[in-house]
Amino acid sequence: MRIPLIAGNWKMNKTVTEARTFIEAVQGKLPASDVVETAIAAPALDLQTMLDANSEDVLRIAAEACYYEDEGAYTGETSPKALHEMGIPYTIVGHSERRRYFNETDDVINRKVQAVFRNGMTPIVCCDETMGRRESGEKIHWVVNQVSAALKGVSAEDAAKIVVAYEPSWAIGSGTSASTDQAEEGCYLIRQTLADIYSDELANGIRVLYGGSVKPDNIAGLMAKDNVDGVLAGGSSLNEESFVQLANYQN
Ligand code: G2H
Repeated sequence: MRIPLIAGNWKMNKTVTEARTFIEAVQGKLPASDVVETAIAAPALDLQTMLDANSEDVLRIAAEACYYEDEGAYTGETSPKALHEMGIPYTIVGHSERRRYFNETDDVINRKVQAVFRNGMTPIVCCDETMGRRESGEKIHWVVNQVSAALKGVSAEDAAKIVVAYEPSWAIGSGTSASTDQAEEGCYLIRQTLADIYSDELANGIRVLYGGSVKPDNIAGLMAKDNVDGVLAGGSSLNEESFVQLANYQN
C-alpha cells in the first residue's frame, strides 16, 4: 500500500522566525504519518529551527536541494552529508526552477540522486513538462527521459524508496492546476517508466506526486486518481491553515 505524501515546497520563502511560527502552529493538526505522511521542504537556513520546533515529530522536515559531493571546495553549496546528520529524511532533486535558473542538467540531477541515497536520505525527484511539449505530443518522451536519466545507475534497492513528482511547468505557480486527468496521465507515465526500468512490483510501490498550483480546493480531486499518491504544493504550503487543509484532504 502506498501511503499518501502531502509535501510542501517553500522555495526561497520564510525567515527562520517565520519558519518556527509555522511549525509551532501546525503541531497537533496533521494526520498520523502511517495514514498520510506530511513533509515541508524548506530553505537550508530554516531546517534546524524547524526540527527543533517540530515537537510532535509527525511532519517530515525536508531540504529543497543539495550538492552531489559530500564535502569540499564548493562555495555556497549544501552538503547532503550535513543534511543527513541533521536528521533530514528527504531532499527535492531536479525541481524545474533548479533546472531553469541554476542550469541543472539531467546528468547533474542523476549525480544528486546518487548523493542523496549515498547519504541515507530519499530524493523527491521532479520531472517537468512544458505546454509546448504537451501540445506537440513530445511529453511522453520528455517525462520518460527525465525519469530514466535521473535513475541511471541507481540500484533497485535504492529506487524502491524514491519519490517522483510530476510537475508540468505550465501549471507551476500559475494558479491553474493541471486537470485531474492530465495529472493522472503524467503520474501513470512515470509509473510505467519505472516499471520498464525496474519491475511492475517496484513501480507499484513507488509514490508519484503531482505538483503545480495544488490548493485545498483542488487536492481531493487530484488525490482521487489511481496514480496520484500525493502532492508537492508550493504557494499553498506557505500558510499554516492552508497546509493543514491540504494534509487533511480526506476529511
Ligand atoms: C511547483 C509547486 C511546488 P506551486 O513548483 O513544487 O509550486 O504549487 O506554487 O505551483
